[in-house]
Amino acid sequence: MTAPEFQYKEKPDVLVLFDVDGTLTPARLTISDEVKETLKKLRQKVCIGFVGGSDLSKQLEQLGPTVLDDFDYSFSENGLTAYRLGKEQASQSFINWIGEEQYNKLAVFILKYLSSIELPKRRGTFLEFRNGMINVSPIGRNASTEERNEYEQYDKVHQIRAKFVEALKKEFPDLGLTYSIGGQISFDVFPTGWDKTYCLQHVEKDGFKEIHFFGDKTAKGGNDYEIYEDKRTIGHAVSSPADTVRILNEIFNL
Ligand code: M1P
Repeated sequence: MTAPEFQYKEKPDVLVLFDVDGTLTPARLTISDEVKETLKKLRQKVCIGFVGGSDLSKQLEQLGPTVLDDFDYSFSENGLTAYRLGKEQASQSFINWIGEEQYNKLAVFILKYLSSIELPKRRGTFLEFRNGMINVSPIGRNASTEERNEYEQYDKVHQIRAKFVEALKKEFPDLGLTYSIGGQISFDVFPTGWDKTYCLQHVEKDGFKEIHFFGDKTAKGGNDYEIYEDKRTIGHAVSSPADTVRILNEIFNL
């Protein structure tokens, strides 16, 4: 039985979840009017939600200040921060899980490693501490859009992030951490299992018959991979927000 709050929809037992960067918006940029309009129409038919790796403040910037009202479910940090119909759900924290002592060791290793690599540019905020994960960026999260694009190209050639992740795995083989290169300039570090599938526990009690997931980083190693492959979802791999709109129009006849 689906939740009474969703009965006004044409198909209240269908949920469509979206990754944010590269799926609903260009990387780190804002949602277009076309995508907004498409989601509005879609929400009349089915339940909709987003699941992003970033924290809520970034999603407010990217998806708009009314984001918690525009989606039935809002999942930040892979669902570690969760809202259902604008109401916050119980959440966990990375620091409680790992403990101060281990985290200190991890942070010291990361900061030392960051200072030892050759890079053409460095900006600010290299280690971002979030509720459900940490985010590590060799160039720094303060990089401009142009600097991001430059870094992304540089990383493709020099494999800075991939090598960094290998070094972390070697140094901390038993910590039970997953490293995910999901965006352009950084990678996320979180307890194994706290990938985007984490958010699915928040929708379980609503008894959906179909859960669709749209993402652009669906290949192995990408941060959409686990939820895209999960048995509980029907995965759709997209190449851009325009591609998302195209597929939604096709499947849901908008
Ligand atoms: O949503 C994908 C990723 O987006 C950002 O990555 P980057 O800044 O490297 O482009 C980050 O917020 C990251 O946590 C997130 O997984």
